[in-house]
Amino acid sequence: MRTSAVLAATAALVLGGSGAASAAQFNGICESKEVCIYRNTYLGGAWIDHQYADPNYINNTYTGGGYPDVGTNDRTSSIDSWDQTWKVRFFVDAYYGGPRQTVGVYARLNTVEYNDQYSSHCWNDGGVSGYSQCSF
Ligand SMILES: [Ca+2]
Ligand SMILES: [Ca+2]
Repeated sequence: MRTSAVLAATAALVLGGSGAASAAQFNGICESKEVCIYRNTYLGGAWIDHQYADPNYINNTYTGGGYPDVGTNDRTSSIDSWDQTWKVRFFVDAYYGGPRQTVGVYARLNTVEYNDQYSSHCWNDGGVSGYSQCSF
């Protein structure tokens, strides 16, 4: 009886801790407010989960689906947004330059306009977070 009570308390603590944890980018899980970028079309192959704007993919590698040592720059073929508030814009060049494509709120793109070319992205924040290049 005593052991069961301890186990139950431990389980409750674990569950409580898990429930309290917030979404984290680069943990390999596509969560609310994130956008997941996939190596292949139709959300295929490896992916990376972003929660914030990223001006340069040069230091990024896949967080899910294997290939943790493969860089994601110029390898995006599909995109799945889990953000239910803001749109996300993807750019062919780093630092939000060059041709671009906008992904709608909570939208999924099985193919992208500029296959294997994206190098940065930012959220349309409506001007509230200070990313001025992303107020569109
Ligand atoms: Ca995540
Ligand atoms: Ca980066």
